[in-house]
Amino acid sequence: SPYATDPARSPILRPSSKAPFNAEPPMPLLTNTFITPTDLFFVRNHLPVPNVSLKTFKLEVGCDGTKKPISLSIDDLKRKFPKKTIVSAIQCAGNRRSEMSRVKHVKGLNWNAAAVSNAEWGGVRLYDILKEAGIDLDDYRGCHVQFEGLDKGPEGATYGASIPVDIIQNMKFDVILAYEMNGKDLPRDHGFPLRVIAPGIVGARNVKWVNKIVISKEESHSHWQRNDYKGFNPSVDWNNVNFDKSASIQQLPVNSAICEPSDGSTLEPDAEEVVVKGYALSGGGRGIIRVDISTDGGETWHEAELDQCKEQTLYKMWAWTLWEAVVPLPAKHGGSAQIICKAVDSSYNVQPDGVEGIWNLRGCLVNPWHRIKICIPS
Ligand code: MTE
Ligand code: MO
Repeated sequence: SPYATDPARSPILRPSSKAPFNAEPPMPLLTNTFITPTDLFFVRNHLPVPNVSLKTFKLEVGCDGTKKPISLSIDDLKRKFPKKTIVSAIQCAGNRRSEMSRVKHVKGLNWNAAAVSNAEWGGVRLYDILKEAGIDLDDYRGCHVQFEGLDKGPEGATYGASIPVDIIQNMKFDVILAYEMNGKDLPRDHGFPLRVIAPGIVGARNVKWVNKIVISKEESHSHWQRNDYKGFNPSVDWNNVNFDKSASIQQLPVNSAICEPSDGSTLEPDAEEVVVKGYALSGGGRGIIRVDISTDGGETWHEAELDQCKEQTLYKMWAWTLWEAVVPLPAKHGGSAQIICKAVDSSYNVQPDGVEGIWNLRGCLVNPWHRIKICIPS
């Protein structure tokens, strides 16, 4: 099997598929620490994990057709360019997909709500590397920055993705090529020796094992850029879907989820209140300004306390927000209650209340109010 040389993984991770390896941590562990420990960080691989040697690894950077590409080793990146660290969450477009499948089947990994994690990444600024290659992205408005990974499918096609220059220019010092995760060398599962960290942008464009960067008039030709990771209206099905007509997912919509208590868990007999914890995040650097919690089906709301990265501002917030609230339980509950959370971002975007209106055949961008059930014995 081409997966035989994949790295060892923490037994705590819960796989949604083993080859390729895809796994999320148990929900309650997500809110234990603001920075997700490396071995608990969710993993999303489409292909076998490449085994990359630092001796031969080179990053190639250039422009479609015109400029001669430059070539840099990891040692070059570390020695020639200032190191930049940034705390950024990564969220998969398929996070919470299982909730969408409950309404009507969707195609994809059956993720719970933990296909998201938050780490500190260290590396070089994409800006500095492009400058070294003689590229000023202001000259390439309307174009795309294509990234290619070293992971290959059976037919030799590599994983790739692209991000529009117009998006990158609005966050140009914050897109990095990371060689470190949480202060150590990137682990193989997360892209050793080099990956893209494009904060606020869907996980799929944060290309791991990146070895080639090309500025092009066109989006990446990879399957995952063109024929996957796009949204559709709820009536589009596999007979009439046209991937060419939909925009690739880039900046993420606002999302949040309850991590504690666990869905279906039992509280103390006759509990009158409950401590609720979770995460919230949005795309494009939009910070979270509020998280609302309800235990009575949305009739009354309680505001959670927010824990955020102090070095980041509300309009360039790349880290997630963790939140916590102590909320009263309804007196008349008949043995169980539903807890709901919803977040608001700095553009006052809110989460939709249900999944029906945003249902799409691929199960992407699932961000309705998150609801869990708890039992309250009497
Ligand atoms: N990069 C490469 N080369 N190959 C991949 O399969 N998966 C993408 C992205 N980058 C992927 C990749 C997807 S869909 C996601 S959600 C993130 O990596 C997940 O990053 P992680 O595995 O470090 O959590
Ligand atoms: Mo993803």
